[in-house]
Amino acid sequence: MNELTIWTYDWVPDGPRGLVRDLRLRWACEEAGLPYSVQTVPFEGRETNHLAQQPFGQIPFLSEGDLQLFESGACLLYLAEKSETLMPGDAVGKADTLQWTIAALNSIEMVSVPWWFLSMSDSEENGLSGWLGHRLNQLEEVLRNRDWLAANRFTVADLLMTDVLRVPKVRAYGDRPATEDYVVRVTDRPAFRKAFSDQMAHFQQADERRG
Ligand SMILES: N[C@@H](CCC(=O)N[C@@H](CS)C(=O)NCC(=O)O)C(=O)O
Repeated sequence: MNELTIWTYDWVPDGPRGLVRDLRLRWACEEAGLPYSVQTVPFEGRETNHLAQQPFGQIPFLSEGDLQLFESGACLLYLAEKSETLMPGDAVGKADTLQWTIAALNSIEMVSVPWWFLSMSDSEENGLSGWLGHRLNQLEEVLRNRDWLAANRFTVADLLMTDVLRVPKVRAYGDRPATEDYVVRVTDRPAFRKAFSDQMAHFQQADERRG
């Protein structure tokens, strides 16, 4: 059987460590009990050195034998097909999970990532704050009434939504107790903690190699 390989950078600066998106795939494999290995492409020269695998020069991407795919959301859905832990097998639960997985990417992260970039600039005003705040408030209403986004249990939708929401600046933006409880609860899962500490160790070892 071909082994799953998660591809990430060989090194990144301190800032993004713990937030690099290979963590999403590590986490999914850990939840599902899928064996995997981790391989790297160089961070230096990333704009051009692996465009055949990831046309935007980014990570993560995934391989399994001859199969290769990029975009963390696509990789997660691929992994989720392998395990009921991540994706319910029944049509209703699956549809519910799919819609919330795409919502994490296309309704929340689509706003939160550009908002985060603007927040790094010197400008006092972040023109996306109203939009992000509105989306997060709407999600807060959803999470006020349920523990999980889909199918009344943990799914890949919770994994992805939590990974989007746990970005420190996003998490600190406003006071949304149900969302905060959700992020605390989901990131307390052993599979998340393992994926997180493995990513931190991976980049720590890279520091040691660089000397
Ligand atoms: N939409 C992509 C985004 C991937 C992404 O932003 N990757 C970051 C690491 S978490 C990256 O490679 N950044 C380096 C760069 O863009 O040059 C996905 O979800 O896979």
